[in-house]
Amino acid sequence: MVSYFIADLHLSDERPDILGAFVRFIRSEAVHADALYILGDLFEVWVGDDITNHTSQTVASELKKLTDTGVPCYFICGNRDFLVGKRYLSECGIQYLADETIINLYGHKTMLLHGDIMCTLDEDYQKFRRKVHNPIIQWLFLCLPKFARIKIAKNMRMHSQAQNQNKSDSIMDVTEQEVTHRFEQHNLEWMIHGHTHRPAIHSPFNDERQRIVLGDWYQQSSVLSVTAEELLLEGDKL
Ligand code: LP5
Ligand code: MN
Repeated sequence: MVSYFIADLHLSDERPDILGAFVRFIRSEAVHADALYILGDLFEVWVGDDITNHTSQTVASELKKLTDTGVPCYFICGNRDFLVGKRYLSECGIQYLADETIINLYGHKTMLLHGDIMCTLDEDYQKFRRKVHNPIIQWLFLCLPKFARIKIAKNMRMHSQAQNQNKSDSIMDVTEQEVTHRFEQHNLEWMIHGHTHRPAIHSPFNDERQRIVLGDWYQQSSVLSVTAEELLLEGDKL
């Protein structure tokens, strides 16, 4: 039996090819799995469950079919889709998990997270993150009319893209300190996250402990398959 982990698909109506790859993955692979874990940034941007489009409707119907067949599906939000709400998750039949959830994965103590919280050299982003994760700010934002939310998100994306061009690769990566702290504090064996779009399996302590970074789906469908015997991080060209 196998559990699948995916992140950073960044689905939107502008990229029907990625949506197609996701649908194929759900129908041909995930349907046979023990579980599917989505570790954030499933959507390019999410500004409220009341704003739907072809992509969000297709995803909901595919995930509902999957979960109805008995495959449990879990969702940790990312920095683009932290506003995905209970209404949409229940439409999909998927269960919400908090960032930094610890699970027992075939006997291995494993932390699951999007990954952005460990990018602490990026101080501007961490300040931004604290603000937009404030429930009062989220509530106020969700009270705004749809057009205003879409416009604000667009502006944020533009700011973010402009600022990212001036940030070094190391600023936009997780820090060794944050990784080590979590492994030691929780006595983890494995950590699985996305966000940085740098797929790899790291052995941070040169022993059997591993940090697995999922890739994005812009060019390839990056999937981590975990069985009782092995971890396999693969990407098929879109
Ligand atoms: O997303 P990505 O990978 O390009 O960059 C991220 C960080 N950027 C973000 C911002 C998102 O892209 C914006 C998404 C909008 C979500 C929609 C909901 C809006 C609700 C708000 C209220 C509840 O996450 C980027 C990191 C990078 O990852 C690597 O880790 O560096 O961080 C930034 O760019 C943050 C900036 O440094 C500072 C914030 C810019 C936004 C400024 C706001 C101006 C808004 C104007 C509105 C009128
Ligand atoms: Mn992200």
